[in-house]
Amino acid sequence: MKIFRYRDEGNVYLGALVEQGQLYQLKESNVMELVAAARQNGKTTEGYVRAALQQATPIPQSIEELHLLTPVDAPEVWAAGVTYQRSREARNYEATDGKLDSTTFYDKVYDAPRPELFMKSTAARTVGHRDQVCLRTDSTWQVPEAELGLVLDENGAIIGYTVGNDMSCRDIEGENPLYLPQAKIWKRSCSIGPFIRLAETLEDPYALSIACRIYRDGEKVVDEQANTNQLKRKFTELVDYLKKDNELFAGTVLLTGTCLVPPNQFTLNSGDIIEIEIEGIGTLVNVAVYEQELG
Ligand code: DO4
Ligand code: MG
Repeated sequence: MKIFRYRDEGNVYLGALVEQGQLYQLKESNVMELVAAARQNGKTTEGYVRAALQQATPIPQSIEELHLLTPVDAPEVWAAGVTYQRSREARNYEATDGKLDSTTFYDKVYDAPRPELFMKSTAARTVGHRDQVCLRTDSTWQVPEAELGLVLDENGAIIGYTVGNDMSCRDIEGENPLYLPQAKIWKRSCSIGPFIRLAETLEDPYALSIACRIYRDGEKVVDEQANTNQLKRKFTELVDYLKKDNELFAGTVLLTGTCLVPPNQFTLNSGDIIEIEIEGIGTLVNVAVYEQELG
């Protein structure tokens, strides 16, 4: 069972996509309202939605025809870093120009009890499926980062999973780790969606294939695959650190780190189409452009 948001004639609706592919409009206006209604009725979110479907209005359009929005208006998007060996290797490469000869802070954080967690985005900077992500004008080494996203309630409970893109500037981060916020946060540097797969409907989130494909002028220029079974940490570890002495807001998304980094010589160009697919969750597609080219 997947939940999405869409716009139709100026109004925003919440929808459910069931296994057979049918789409239904739900009466709640956002996923956290849905979760609250389910809890009030003593049901799982899935159980609540299944019961509601009997009276729900089927959506006549196909999913491709709908104007999909971010599946949750996440007040904050946080991200974990160096949670996969692949990310550790890529960070070491960019920080040392490939001349690694000693232990770096990336090696240390990979093994430390405390994970790397950083603020990635706010609702206003986060875009959804088929929307445009932006490139920075002061970077020449930019990549998407394909990540599994956890959708959290205000207590840190995982209510569902989504697909995320943690757009990153490898040159800015590589120059100095203190530049991390600039390497990670700018206008439209984060995208999530198109769906939230309800947590209770996904048997094993630690065994999902993840793919990142990038198309340029109609040709596939990046095609990388990995699996969440390579994740070094458990989600509870990440969420527990995120919650420590912190206030979480309902609908926060926590990206769990990337296991896919394009080859070192690759940088995104304006017009590149980025496709991130996570098994059982969905495929998030975005076009990269510079701010002045936004359409
Ligand atoms: O260490 C910097 C960021 C790491 C990151 O974004 C990732 O591993 O996905
Ligand atoms: Mg990342």
